[in-house]
Amino acid sequence: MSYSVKELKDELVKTLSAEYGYDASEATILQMYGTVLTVVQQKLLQKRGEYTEKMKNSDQKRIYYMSMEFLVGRSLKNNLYNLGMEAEMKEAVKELGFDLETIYEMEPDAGLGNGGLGRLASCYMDAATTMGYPFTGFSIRYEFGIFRQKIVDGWQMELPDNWLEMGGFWLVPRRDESKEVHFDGEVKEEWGENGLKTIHKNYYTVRAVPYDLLISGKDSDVVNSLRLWSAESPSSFDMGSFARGEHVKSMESGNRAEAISKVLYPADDNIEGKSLRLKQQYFFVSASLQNIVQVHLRTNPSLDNLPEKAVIHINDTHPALCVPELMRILLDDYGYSWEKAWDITCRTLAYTNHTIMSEALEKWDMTLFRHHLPRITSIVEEINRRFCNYVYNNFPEKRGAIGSMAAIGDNQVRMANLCLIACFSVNGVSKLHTDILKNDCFRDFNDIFPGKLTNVTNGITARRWLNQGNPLLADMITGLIGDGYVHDLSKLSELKKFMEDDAVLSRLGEIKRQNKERLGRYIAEHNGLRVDPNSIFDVQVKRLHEYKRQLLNALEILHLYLAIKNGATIQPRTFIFGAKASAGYYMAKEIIRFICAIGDVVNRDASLNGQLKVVFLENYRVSLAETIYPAAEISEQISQAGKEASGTGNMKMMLNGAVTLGTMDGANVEIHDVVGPENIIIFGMNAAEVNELGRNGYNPWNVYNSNGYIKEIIEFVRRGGLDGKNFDTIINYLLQNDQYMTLADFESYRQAQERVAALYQDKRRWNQMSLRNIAESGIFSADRSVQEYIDNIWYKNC
Ligand code: 26W
Repeated sequence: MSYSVKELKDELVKTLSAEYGYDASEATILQMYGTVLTVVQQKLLQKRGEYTEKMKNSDQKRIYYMSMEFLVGRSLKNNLYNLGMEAEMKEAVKELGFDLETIYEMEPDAGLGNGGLGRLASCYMDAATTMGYPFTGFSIRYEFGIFRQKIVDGWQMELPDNWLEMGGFWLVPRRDESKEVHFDGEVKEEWGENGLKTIHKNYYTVRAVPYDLLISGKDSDVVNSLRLWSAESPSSFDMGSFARGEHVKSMESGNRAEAISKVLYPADDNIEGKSLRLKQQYFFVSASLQNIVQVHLRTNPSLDNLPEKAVIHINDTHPALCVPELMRILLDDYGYSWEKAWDITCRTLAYTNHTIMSEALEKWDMTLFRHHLPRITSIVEEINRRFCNYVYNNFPEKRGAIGSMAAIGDNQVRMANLCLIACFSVNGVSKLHTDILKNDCFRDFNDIFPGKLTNVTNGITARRWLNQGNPLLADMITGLIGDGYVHDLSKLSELKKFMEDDAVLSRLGEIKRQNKERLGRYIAEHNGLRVDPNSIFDVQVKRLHEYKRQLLNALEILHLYLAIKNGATIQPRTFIFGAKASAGYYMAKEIIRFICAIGDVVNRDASLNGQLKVVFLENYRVSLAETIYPAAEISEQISQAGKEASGTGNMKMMLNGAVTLGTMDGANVEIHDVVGPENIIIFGMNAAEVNELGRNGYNPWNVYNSNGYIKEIIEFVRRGGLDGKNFDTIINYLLQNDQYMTLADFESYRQAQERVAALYQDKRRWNQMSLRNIAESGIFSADRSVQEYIDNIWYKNC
């Protein structure tokens, strides 16, 4: 399908008149925004209708991706790009006297996620849809997505993100497909016609109303939906109480229900064990599974063949309630025997693990669990009893490990274990991460279920992160090798033939410079700071977490600052940070305050001659990332080895020509494998060395006493060098309780940064490194990851 400028223009005019009663010369930009979105949404709906019709008679296996988070970002440009009408719409809008870029900027991000895991879900949705698979995402229609971050005197404040006001446009309500979800109450066994039945009684009901976000494939006829459930009370208003004059009480049940889809938990890698989060999980899992079963039964006589026709993917443990909920539906609603229900359940569910951090492995207090989900509790208990017996009887050598493998222990339900017990496939997200899962965290499971644990290294969609975010680079690449890479990113390797082509290398440098200038303008506008486009743009953007070690970067900046103050001259640098801290994570907020304080001191010091600048960009999010990545020259991936499961920002920056400065962690290892040691800068301990130092006892004071730079930096801070501000929290952390051994990697990091500066002196060589990184990034395509999921997990014979 293609559209001419004239057709689009006519439709815009028609819509403007129908919706607002205006012609283009009278319309406000807000009305034009609404009009453009309406026209694009109509195209999506039409295409979706055609695809749904086609799928009605298809028995292609369906993929259901369950995720508490989908970090969608903005949709307008993405939709226009995927529908192949970006240029035409731009022109049509222009002819009506408006600017499409301005309209893009009006759209809020759909920030329905925290970080990597949520963005991964959206990248996979794009890939699977473009590749033509029937892929449905299930999540929650949070009224408030990830908070808007404001920095006030260095301190992070969280403001509500009311994205629906301007972004709700894309959602198609489907009240007709609402489901009911039951909470609390008790279970009773009762004799009925078919014997003993388990009955859930005295529960309260929450209504789950679906809203669909339509996602079109690029050059494919598929439009899939991301189905977001919104919680409502079946009767948001209790007439009985109202009539009795209990006005406040009459609204309580509505509030209790609606609270469930009110807000995204801004916790990243840290469980809080709050009952509202448990309710969110059960709410979206239960509604989605009812939906999946219903769709299956439309074209199949029973659920016996569910595993052949559907696969349900559990994105981290957050939707792990899929295990007992699918069992419940099969046992209670469809009368299956335990054995048969268990067989169907296990062959339908697959799980991805995204973290080994113990504080992120979800565990639910049994008392809370039983209170809200009594029937689910009895099912989990039975799963656990049978599993423990199974291991006891079949693996005598593992009897000692039953306690740690059990789904229930220490009065907690362990969601990861539940997934390992039930799912037919469990995968890690990079080679290193999967090795750690197999040999360390889940070693016993790997022994009793050989072959269950596999690897699928994460991937990203270049269609958003290159074609839409960096049009200059995309155009250059298309000019050199054609546009085949859009559907087969491995074709980027053809760029290697230009490694000695001076014209290409300098054009690449020129494009980077223009993207740096674009980011420079953003920084000038938002931070009131001028940055030098000749300086190295050194970027660390990701969630703020101790293990990601933004502090290591901050220490290096202080080191450079002190070096210049002591008379050194350095290669000019601009350090750019973007990071949200979980609202209740005090140390993370302290680290932001520390970085901002360093920026304050450095940025106003004229004696540095502009050699150093530090920028903390507020409210890091998908749309901002689209401007940052194209401008990055150094991609900081400096987590403690073994802690970052994969990382995907590293892939996005590589694709945009940045050089990775990183530890041998997560996907950095695989970046190193493909670009070779001369095109990446690796430093620090590897995972084995980290473990060894941990075993031998890490003592930060040894570093402090033996490394003059560290001593100088810490004493500078202690003396009040940062405008007299107190940073004892940071100093004590580094010297007393830093699990992530920041100081142990400092000297190696400092030297690596010296290598960066030296390499940058030779622009031709730098551009070659950059080109090589782009050329080798094809392996990190989300299309490749999705194909691996298809071949090895989703469509593998079961
Ligand atoms: C219970 C709270 C909570 C919330 C989010 C626990 C854990 C998470 C996620 C695991 C956080 C996350 O986004 N993890 C990241 O997942 C990416 C996609 O696989 C990886 O690339 C990152 O390394 C990993 O940190």
